Amino acid sequence: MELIEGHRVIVPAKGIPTLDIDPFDEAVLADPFEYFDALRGLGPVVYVPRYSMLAVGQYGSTHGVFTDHAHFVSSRGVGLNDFKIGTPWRPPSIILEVDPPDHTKTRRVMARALSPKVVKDLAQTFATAAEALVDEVLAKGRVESVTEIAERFPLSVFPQAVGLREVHDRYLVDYGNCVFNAMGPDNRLRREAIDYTREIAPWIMAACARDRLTPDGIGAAIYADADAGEITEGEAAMLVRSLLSAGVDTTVSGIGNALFCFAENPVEWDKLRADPSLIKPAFEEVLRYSFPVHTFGRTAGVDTEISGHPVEEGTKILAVIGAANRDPEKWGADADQFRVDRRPVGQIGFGAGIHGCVGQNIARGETAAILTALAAKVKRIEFDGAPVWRPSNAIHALDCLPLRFVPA
Ligand code: OVV
Repeated sequence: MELIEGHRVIVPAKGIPTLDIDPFDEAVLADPFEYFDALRGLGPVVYVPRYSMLAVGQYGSTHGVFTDHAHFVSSRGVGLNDFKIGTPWRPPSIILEVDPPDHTKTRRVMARALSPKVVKDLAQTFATAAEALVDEVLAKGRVESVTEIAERFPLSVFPQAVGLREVHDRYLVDYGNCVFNAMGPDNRLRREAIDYTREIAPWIMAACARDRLTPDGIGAAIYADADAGEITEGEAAMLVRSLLSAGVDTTVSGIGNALFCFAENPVEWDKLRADPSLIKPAFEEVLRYSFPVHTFGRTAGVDTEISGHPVEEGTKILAVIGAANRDPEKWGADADQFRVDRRPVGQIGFGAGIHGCVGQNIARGETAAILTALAAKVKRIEFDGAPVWRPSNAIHALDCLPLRFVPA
């Protein structure tokens, strides 16, 4: 059996068009929009010879792959490696990299630990932290907003919400970035991520232990389900690892991207300030327009099809969230415009289907808190230097965002 990137080499069905580019080339990652247009323009599904896999980027086929978990499985990995063939780079996540029925149980535990009620109870803490941070930002006037807002705000509330007693800010942000980079091909980004994880992982795993967590946090709620017999203690530790994998760098990216959107679109900031009821819909538009995760993978678990094109068992499929969220067929001719009042129902920034982001309530809660505090106190958000996008195999976020904040 011939392999590439740890999965089987495929022969695409006749009629599937070829997209002859490397979606993980650093130049493409830095500015992916031409690639997205090409991907959607060729059809509902394309063949990517560089990695001998398929990719979907039209809204319909991308949403279709995410919601058809029976045919497009997660248990064989959501990156390029097929876990049925090789050993995964880290012990697989027991919520991300599984299918029903295994997934059903862990998903239930995590959904309960991250329920709307849990997030509602955190809202005041989030609001207080956000207001204090915005006051500090305004006192400085100009800040590098990735470090000083997008990272600082989640780091000031999320580890505490989980119940971490000891916080290593850098490791918490970087671990997520590494996990997402590891979903890509064997390129520089993935190799460096896996190397760096050797340093970080012991700290992360130790932080997931029951006796390291406060008794009142999200982590403790997961361990309580181990006491109830729903999962084992080992599984509880793995689910806390999932919180730390998927719960920090993603919200950092979402908040950074939100700031970018408003610096780029001052009229939209004015609209938000004039009508704070737009804060929630505006974040949905941030997720659509500036998707913190650009790509997730799936594997065809059986012989199947995408939009009428046959797909062989074992085929890896890139589901390109960024392309689907900008599809003019779905969003209209102004799909490439950021509009706070669009109310983009169906945007797939959090994915879709049974694996859709289980932390989306808390992500929305964090973002609403920071945007609410900013809207109350900041008249204008202006670029104060060139934004720099971060090359990542799966995350779409900024490395550097110098901004000036004009007080209201
Ligand atoms: C959605 C996501 C991303 C990365 C890691 C995980 C989940 C996890 O469960 O570890």
